[in-house]
Amino acid sequence: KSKVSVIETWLRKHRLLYVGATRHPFIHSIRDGSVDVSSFKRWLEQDYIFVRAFVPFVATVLLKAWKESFDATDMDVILSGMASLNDEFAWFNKEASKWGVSLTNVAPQKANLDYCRFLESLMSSEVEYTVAITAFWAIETVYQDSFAHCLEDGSNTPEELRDTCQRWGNDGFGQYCHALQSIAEHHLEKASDDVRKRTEAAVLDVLEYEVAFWNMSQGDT
Ligand code: HMH
Repeated sequence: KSKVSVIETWLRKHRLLYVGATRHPFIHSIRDGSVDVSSFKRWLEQDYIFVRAFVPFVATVLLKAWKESFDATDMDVILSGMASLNDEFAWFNKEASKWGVSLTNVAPQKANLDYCRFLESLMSSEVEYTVAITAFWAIETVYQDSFAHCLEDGSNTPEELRDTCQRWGNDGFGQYCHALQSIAEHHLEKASDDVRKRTEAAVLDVLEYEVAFWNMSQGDT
């Protein structure tokens, strides 16, 4: 009998919440082409603010990998994630001008502020690497799974939104998420029950913040 991984167990246990975060009505609306342009623009503006806060979070994950992991590939994978975040800022600027959106002086909405505050709590040196790297995996995976769904056969995603879906839904990003999952799983296997419990709670928090973030994009805060 093959052993089910810790992460796989959590995904089964919290299936409804995971599906809620990755198959949100906003994602369905992109996939079926009924998406409201103002919702998409709101998502773009707010996500730019989120990614600004995400970079320092990833920096702390990198710092923890350097201090707490003896496997050099952890740092390689995290660093590749940081490098793609650098490209992402250029992409946000290009996308914003395509939609006639200005990314400066956007006020963060409550769901975004709450999520950014949560990220900041994970940046503390008191938060173990296992908790941080697993939360990182969850954050990236929600976007990967959501946007890949909009590119599957049978989807009706409008041409002008395909670039956005490709950004997170492409195979390379999928492989990167799998690499993060293997790293997280490896550390979870060795973790104490206490750290495991706190990691599970952090993953659930991520999924809830992601649902609230999609709700906010639809103007439903
Ligand atoms: C809200 N979650 C949110 N924004 C993102 N850009 C990602 C996850 C993936 O990086």
